[in-house]
Amino acid sequence: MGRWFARVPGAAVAAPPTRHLASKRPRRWNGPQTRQRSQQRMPRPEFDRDASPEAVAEALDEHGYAIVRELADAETVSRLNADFDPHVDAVQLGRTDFAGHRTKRINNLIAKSAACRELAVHPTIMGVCDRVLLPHCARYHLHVTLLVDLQPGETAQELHRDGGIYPVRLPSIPMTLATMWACNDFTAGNGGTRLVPGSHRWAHDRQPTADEAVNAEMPAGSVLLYTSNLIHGSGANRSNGNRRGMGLHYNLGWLRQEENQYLSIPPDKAKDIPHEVLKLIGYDFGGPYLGFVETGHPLTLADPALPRDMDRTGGAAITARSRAIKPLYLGDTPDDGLD
Ligand SMILES: O=C(O)CCC(=O)C(=O)O
Repeated sequence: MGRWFARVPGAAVAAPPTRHLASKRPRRWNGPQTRQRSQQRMPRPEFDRDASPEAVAEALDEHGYAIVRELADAETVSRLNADFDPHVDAVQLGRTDFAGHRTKRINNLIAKSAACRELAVHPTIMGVCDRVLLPHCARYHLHVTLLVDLQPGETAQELHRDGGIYPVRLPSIPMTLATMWACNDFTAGNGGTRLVPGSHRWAHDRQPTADEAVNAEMPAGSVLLYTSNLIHGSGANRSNGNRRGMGLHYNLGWLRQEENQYLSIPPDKAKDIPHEVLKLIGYDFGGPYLGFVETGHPLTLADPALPRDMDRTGGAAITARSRAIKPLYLGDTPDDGLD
């Protein structure tokens, strides 16, 4: 996958965030003392596990990212790791600079882990998706699932914006919302995700300087969230152990998903997966008419017991939500009086 930024000297500088979270001021995690000096000065949009989706969505809008600490309990993290260990053991190291030559990656995580299926529909995450993505689509999907296991000696990944996968000028409306779950502690030393606070408002071509990036540091079970507009990448792993993160990204239902999950989990392999999760991976409409099968709803292929209503619209709720979306200009904005 090719994601990169063209270097344009003197590109516009975006206004820095102006507001701090007053009512939900995040409390710091007193974690490793390896934080760089520039990080110690950053006001951090960090929350405890009882954070409201509203507060997290507000922090995403302001800072471009947010961390909810220990949203997954230790038992869930332990099941996740037990599910993924054999796959990580079996997979080869990456073959490209972007994937990382000292990184092990696995995908199709919904098929591999019941614990992953639970976290994919975690109410806090769904609540944030509702606030960040649903204003722009009738339904959002799971865009891609990826386990990123940085081995000792891995160097930092190229900084990028996930929105670069689409031919769209950035920043744009949020096209994706990434969640990166810490399967073990994320530190500045082991490759905790590097991110550039405030870069979700930067002009398309603006490049960060090295000291503008900070590492996400969070204990296992925590989740980092950011949208398609935020510049980020894996950090360098200078520790003696691995750094394992589970990425579950969501996207607008009218955009093509990065991972072809309904081919990875075809109907004959879908029967043990809850309907809610199947719909999220794409056994659903992405908007009226978007994604129908001959018998109507795509879920009828995974569960033949469902009624075949032959309805290709996705139903009244999808249609109503679709009508509520403000249409986007995809070309130059015409001077036609519409706002
Ligand atoms: O591993 C990480 O922390 C981020 C990975 C990432 O951004 C990517 O692979 O696109």
